Amino acid sequence: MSTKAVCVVTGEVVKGTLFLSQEAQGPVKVTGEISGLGKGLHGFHVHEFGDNTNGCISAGAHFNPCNKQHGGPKHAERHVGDLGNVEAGDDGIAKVNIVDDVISLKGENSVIGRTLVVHADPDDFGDGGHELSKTTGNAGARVACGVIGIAKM
Ligand SMILES: [Cu+2]
Ligand SMILES: [Zn+2]
Repeated sequence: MSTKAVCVVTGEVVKGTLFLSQEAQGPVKVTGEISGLGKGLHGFHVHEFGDNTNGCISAGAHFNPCNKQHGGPKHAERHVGDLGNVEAGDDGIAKVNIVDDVISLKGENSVIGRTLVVHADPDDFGDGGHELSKTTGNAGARVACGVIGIAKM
């Protein structure tokens, strides 16, 4: 059985719609499009809370139920929410096509009810040598976010 979720991210200029799907306990596919971005890489994470009461800041830190350090999506040491970067072209549009083995739409690593955040800057996957690299990838401001919700089958 496949499980589906959807997330509309919004910011002042950045907007997008992401679709998440998962077959049984398999990897989660994240697809969709985000517009209004600067050309290049932008950090893309699931943050802990589905709370946007004070904008994207209320979403808290990266979703990290296993108490690990920040990393890239293919690193052994990563937050569950570390989905890496999305890349926008000259037109400011990022086409998202991520397959991730760590996030889930069910169980302990479920991201349903949490927040997807798009950042102003690239995520350095913990390797940038900045004081924030090991916690946030030094990805800068939160330019758009939205809560991940259950979608129609
Ligand atoms: Cu983030
Ligand atoms: Zn992280």
